Amino acid sequence: MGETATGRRDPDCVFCKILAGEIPSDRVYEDETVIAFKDLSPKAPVHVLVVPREHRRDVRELAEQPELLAHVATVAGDIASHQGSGDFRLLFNTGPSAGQTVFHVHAHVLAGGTLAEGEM
Ligand code: IU
Repeated sequence: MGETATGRRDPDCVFCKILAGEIPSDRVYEDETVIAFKDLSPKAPVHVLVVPREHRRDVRELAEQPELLAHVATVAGDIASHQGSGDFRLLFNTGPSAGQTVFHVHAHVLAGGTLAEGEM
């Protein structure tokens, strides 16, 4: 069922379903605590989502686990190095008016080419 070590999963959450393999995704990395897969609607030449396995709503909740938050940043940097020049933008949309549409915390890793200021 794709439960995490703590069993934190929301049965209605699309990213929990991706984590459990119930919805396919193009995974580029995974370990015990996070997975990373290509965004279905890429906004940059490299657009990958790094997603903690535990269901947490947003980066505020993720920040309650500083080591996991740091791990998300490390994985993002590794992906940017492997798939691009190493430069990248790391973005957490947090709340509906900031553009968050999936309420399972995820970091957007945007890289490749030149990213314009203010662009996602
Ligand atoms: P947001 O920050 O919550 O808006 O980001 C959600 C992202 O998840 C968005 O870029 C979608 O294209 C992406 N996504 C996906 O890659 N696969 C899915 O099944 C769904 C959303 I639903």
